[in-house]
Amino acid sequence: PAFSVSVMCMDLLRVGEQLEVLDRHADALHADVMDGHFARNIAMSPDFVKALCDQSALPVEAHLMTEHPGDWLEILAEAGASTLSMHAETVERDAFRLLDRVSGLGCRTGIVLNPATPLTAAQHYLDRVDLLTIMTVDVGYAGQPFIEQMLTKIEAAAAFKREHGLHYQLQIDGSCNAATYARLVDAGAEAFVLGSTGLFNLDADLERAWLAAESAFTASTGVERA
Ligand code: S6P
Ligand code: MG
Repeated sequence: PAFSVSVMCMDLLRVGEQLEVLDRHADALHADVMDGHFARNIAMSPDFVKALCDQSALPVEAHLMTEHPGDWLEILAEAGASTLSMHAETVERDAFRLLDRVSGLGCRTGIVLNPATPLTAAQHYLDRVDLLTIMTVDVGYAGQPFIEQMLTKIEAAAAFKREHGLHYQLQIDGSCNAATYARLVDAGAEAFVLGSTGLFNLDADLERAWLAAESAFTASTGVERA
C-alpha cells in the first residue's frame, strides 16, 4: 500500500518538524486545496504548497477542491506539485483538455470522485488518469464518518482497471483508519490518505503515531508495508 499524508491535518504551527518525521515514513503528501465554493471550507494556498515542496523530499499531490481547477494547474505545477488531482464534478465540460494540460506540465494526472458521483462519470477518460481517488467522506473537513456505500464503487473501480488494462493507482480519501482498512483493501484500494483518524489522532508524538498507524494497517489487513 502507499500512504499519503493529509497536510490539512498537520499541526500547522509545527509543519517543519512534522515534515522531518513524515519524510522518513510517508510515500507522499496530500495537500487539500479548497476555494470556499466547491468545498465549504478554505485551505492550502499555492504559496503554502510551494513551501511544502521546497521543504520536503516527498512528492506532493494537490487535491483541487475548487470550482475552476484549470485556474490553478500552472501555478501548482510551478510550486512543485507532482500530481494534480481534479474533481470529476468540476471537469465535465473540458475534462480531456484539462487532463492534457496536466500531462503537458509534466505532472501525474489525478481525478477524484465525490461520494455522490458514480464511477461512470469518469469512465471515458480513465485511461488518461494516473491517480484515481475515491472520496469516502463528503469534501471539506477532516474527521467525518466513513460512507460504507463507497465500497462497491471501489470494487467497481478496481474491476474497471483490470478489465480495461488501465494503470491508475486507486486511492481512498476520507476516514482511512483501523476501522476501515480491511474493507478498503478487500475492495481493491491501493493507496490511502492518512489524516486525523488514521494518523494524527493516534498519538501526540508523530513518530509514535506513524508506528501506530502502520501496525493498525498490518493488524487489520495482514499486509506488511513494503
Ligand atoms: C476532505 C479532504 C481529506 C481530509 C482527510 C482527513 O475534504 O479531502 O483529504 O483531509 O480525509 O482524514 P480523516 O481521517 O480525518 O478523514
Ligand atoms: Mg483530500
